[in-house]
Amino acid sequence: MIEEYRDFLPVSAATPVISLAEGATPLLEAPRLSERVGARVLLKVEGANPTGSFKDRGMTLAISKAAEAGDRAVVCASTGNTSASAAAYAGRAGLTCAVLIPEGYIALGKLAQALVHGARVLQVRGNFDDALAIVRELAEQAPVTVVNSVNPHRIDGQKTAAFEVVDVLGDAPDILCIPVGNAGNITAWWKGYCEYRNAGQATRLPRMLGFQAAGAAPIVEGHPIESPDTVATAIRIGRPASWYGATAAASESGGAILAVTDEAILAAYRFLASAESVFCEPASAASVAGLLEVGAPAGSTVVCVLTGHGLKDPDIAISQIAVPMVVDADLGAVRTELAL
Ligand code: AN7
Repeated sequence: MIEEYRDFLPVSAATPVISLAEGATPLLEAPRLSERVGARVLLKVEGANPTGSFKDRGMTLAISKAAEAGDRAVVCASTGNTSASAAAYAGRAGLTCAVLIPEGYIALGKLAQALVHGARVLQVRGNFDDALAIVRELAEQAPVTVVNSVNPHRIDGQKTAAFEVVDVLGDAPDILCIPVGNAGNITAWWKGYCEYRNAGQATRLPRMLGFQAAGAAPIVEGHPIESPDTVATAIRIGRPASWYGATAAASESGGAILAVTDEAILAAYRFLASAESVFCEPASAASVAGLLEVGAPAGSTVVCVLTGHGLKDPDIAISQIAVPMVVDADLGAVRTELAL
């Protein structure tokens, strides 16, 4: 991905590019969702990245720059996906990686990824915001580089998703719907659209609609949330680091930051899986839940960002559908249950 967009990224011949072939993710037409909304809706399937989330776009650049600087160790706080991505890219670069995750609130697949890629994982008795505060202080006292999105290279890498959308559609869409947690990604997408427009690659800018989970909606409520809570653990964040980036994206684009309930998130999650055959994680479905609530003008083009893969969080998937019935190993029993 760095090679494709080198001219827009802070890299030089001296930068060792650490890549796992991230980016170039599908921009998939969503016919059933389009029909429901009455507009053309496309899904940017970021779960198709190497570690299953958009974080890889930011991590390829953050880790490449860390390697260029001669850093030995990186650290992050994470609701899961950042830790999975940091562990993978740091491992590829031969850097030590430490991650702090909130105890009990990280999807199983993400924890597995951080572990198999060899990160030093600590579960913190606290939430993501507590963990990020510790990470930021730690980096002031110890020789480690923070690879959360407070690291500007993360934002620069993630903006390439907007470039890809413009490259495929030929211009920016009318509306961009995106989940908001720590607010780095909405900041990055907006930066990408603005840079591409300024470079003459697009003629216009989209309205940016960011969606927080109702139980973790500090930007919508206008103040930090001490105990954020949502089924979408990826965006269970009460004190977003890029708060200003999110509000700037919304106001400069004529968009908004809005809240969606867990019920709406899970309904959109099930709809995407059953009607569009796209399996995303609950946080990702916030973009579609939000679109279904606010709607879009007839004839407009909307892109919803599906930030992470559904396989990240198998517990939620199974709890949302039903545990399969057990039958005897017998054709008759199978035919009876399937009514076939
Ligand atoms: C699937 O991994 O914050 O608004 O520590 O994993 O840029 O934070 C993840 C966030 C949306 C929100 N969708 O993006 C982390 C972390 C998924 C995510 C978000 C996250 P930001």
